[in-house]
Amino acid sequence: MLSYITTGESHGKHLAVILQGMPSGLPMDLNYVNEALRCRQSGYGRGGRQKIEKDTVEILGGIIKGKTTGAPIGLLLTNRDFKIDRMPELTRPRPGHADLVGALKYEQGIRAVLERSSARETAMRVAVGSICELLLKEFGMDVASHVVRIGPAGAKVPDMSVAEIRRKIRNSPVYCVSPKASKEMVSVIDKARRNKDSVGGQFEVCISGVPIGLGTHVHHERKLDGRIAQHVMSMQSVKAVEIGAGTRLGEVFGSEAHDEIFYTKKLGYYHKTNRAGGIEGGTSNGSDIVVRVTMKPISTLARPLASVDMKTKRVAKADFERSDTCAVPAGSLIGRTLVSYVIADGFLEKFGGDSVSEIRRNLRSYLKQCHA
Ligand code: EPS
Repeated sequence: MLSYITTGESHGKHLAVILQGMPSGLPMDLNYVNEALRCRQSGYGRGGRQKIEKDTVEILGGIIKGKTTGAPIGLLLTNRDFKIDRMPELTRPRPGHADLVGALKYEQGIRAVLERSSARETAMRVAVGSICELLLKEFGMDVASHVVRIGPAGAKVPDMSVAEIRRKIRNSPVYCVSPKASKEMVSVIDKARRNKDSVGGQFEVCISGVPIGLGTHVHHERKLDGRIAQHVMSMQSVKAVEIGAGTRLGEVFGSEAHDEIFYTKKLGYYHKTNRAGGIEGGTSNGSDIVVRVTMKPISTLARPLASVDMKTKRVAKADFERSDTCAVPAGSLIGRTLVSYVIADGFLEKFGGDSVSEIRRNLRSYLKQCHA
């Protein structure tokens, strides 16, 4: 239902995106979009670039008088650090980066590869995903994400509502719900910075209020969990995506793994536990959608690893360019908006409609059917 395409380089003049498939009549809160962009730039562990940029988007089309029209939505972001034609060529690929494979595959220098593979591109994906969040909110869904690990520092995660997560991360520089774990995470990032190293971690995305029936069991490409995994895995640095209890389900018996089914007239069918992360048979089951994501440490190291100079073919240390020490807090925000995109896509697929009011009518009649 939804699709988008981004364009732009990290140090190019602009980043831009066109999103198609949004219904008409959705109020466009540009402050919400720009706040998501600000959070993407923040989070402890970011590097010098974020001090230069102040990411905000300008609307190119698809929105009139503050509401979507149903036409493709165009957004433009202008880079302050626009210097792509003056950037030096690099010859010593960074292990873990797209440098080597991109240069060989596209028969070009590393510069062109890193300009596009840079996580700066996620600014436009956050813009798209936060518009999707506006749609989800319009229909009573709520979204949050929080960091659960940075390197060796892990947080104990109690059972929390999505609203609680949002409230608890507000004062944490690493977007973590636990003040104690936040401190430990900050000192791990400081240690990595001191050692001219980088550090990865894990975050969790939670979405509440998702109706039963997004995605399907009938066709592999439309399964909701598969779509989430594909989309989130496409984010820079991501190495693992888990739904619900994820890999922990490989350690227990079936009787401890599944969520028993209950029914009341008021609630309809429901579960008291949520190890499935809100998805059974590739379909949302009405529980919160819970996605846990693992990011590797950023591959640009101030104390570089061994590499090969692509010009001389001699052993050399990898190139170093300004980078972040840890992008996991920023990643948690990006991941949130990417999962929101997939849920919005599944929602539009299920409830169709060209306008927000048509979708509302479709949703109402479907919810009646589920409770019957
Ligand atoms: C990023 C901007 C980049 C990097 C980072 C993400 O800015 P610059 O390269 O000018 O410092 O900080 O990109 C990478 C980690 C990478 O490996 O390319 C951003 O806005 O997210």
